[in-house]
Amino acid sequence: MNRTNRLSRARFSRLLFGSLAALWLAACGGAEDTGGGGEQESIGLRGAMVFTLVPEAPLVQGENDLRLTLRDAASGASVEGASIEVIAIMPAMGHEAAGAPSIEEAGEGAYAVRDLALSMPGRWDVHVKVEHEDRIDEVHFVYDVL
Ligand SMILES: [Cu+2]
Repeated sequence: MNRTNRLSRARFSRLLFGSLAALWLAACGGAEDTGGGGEQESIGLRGAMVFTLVPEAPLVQGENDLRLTLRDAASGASVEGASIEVIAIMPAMGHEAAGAPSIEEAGEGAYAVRDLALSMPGRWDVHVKVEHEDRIDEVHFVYDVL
């Protein structure tokens, strides 16, 4: 009886360790995906457009430049002449980045986002809202800033 208990406890420990390891790996993978340097792409919350956001360099505390590309989710066509708002929020602390970045159209659905001022290191949500003709769509990407 005692021996059986010990065995099942050992099995339980292994299971628990396995789950923790899986969680840790998942968290690690997530951190890689949201690293400050990589390209991120997602369809908008309203399904109208596909957003691609590429930092010019890994994001840092201070001012950052990024390139946003917009495509129509149905046709794949470039979304040109859109009005765009980019806001960075630090969810853990409930504050926004100071000041709005400048946004300039660069042709073929690309837009240069300049001087996105991230005031401190940590996790930031970069929210992108787009209005184009009679459609609006939005997305947010998560970045870990060193
Ligand atoms: Cu903060």
